[in-house]
Amino acid sequence: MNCPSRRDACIRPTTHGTLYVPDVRGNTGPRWALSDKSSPRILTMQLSPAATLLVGLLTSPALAQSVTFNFNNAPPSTPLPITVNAGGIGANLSGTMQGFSVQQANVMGFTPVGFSGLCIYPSSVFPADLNVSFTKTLTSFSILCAVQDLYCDDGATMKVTAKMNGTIVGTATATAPPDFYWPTTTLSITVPGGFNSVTVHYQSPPPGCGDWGPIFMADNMVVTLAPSPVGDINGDAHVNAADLGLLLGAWGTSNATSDLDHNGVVDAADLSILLGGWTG
Ligand SMILES: [Ca+2]
Ligand SMILES: [Ca+2]
Ligand SMILES: [Ca+2]
Repeated sequence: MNCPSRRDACIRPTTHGTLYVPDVRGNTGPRWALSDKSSPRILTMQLSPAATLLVGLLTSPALAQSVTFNFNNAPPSTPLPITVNAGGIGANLSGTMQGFSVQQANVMGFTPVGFSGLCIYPSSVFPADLNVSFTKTLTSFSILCAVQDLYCDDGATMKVTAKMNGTIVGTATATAPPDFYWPTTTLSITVPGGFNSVTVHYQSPPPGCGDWGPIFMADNMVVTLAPSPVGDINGDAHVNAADLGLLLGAWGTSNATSDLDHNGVVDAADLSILLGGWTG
């Protein structure tokens, strides 16, 4: 790997692999720091062939993991906001306007296709957006939506907007099938670069029909975790100064999260793995 400047974290593959360590304070200037935050600082270390091989093996991203939230363990008859957890992911659900609550899927005397147990139910006949924020970065999201089409010949359209730290990174729509009572559609979106919140909207009514309402029920939310690259100590799907700071803070300890090669101590071998997986 070439090191275009000392502002870039990299490993020079020389006999004595030279590691350039970026300033943990996030400065972009020509400052370099290790555990003592002095500047400039260049750490020189010897990488054995075995360690070099280990770096290569450990920098392969982990496999993606899908997690389903069926809301059946959510607090019943409770208005949003609520927080539910599945597969190590926390999801905070909230609504705009009059919002939503957790209700039995058959609360109206029937169960929309695909729904079961508890679901997310509108609190009024007025439009409301469903907002969900996650504790982990995701690459895909889907949710069952049953929209209020009352024996209409056309289907209403739902929209999902995905955001990463508040910035919109993608949108998608799904149109419910016609000729059904509260028909179910699967609203889904995939953003390879990752996102950590979504808004589920009612986009538009059936184009040729008037017996509809801008409300929807929701159930069975499925998300896919962004692959966590090796070196991503804080689990945000990036390997950057935040992870470096955590590793340096655990330097010399047996901290399992920062002990990337699992040899019982946080040291230069772990640092080289982190820098090898640097994503910025
Ligand atoms: Ca359910
Ligand atoms: Ca990270
Ligand atoms: Ca180690």
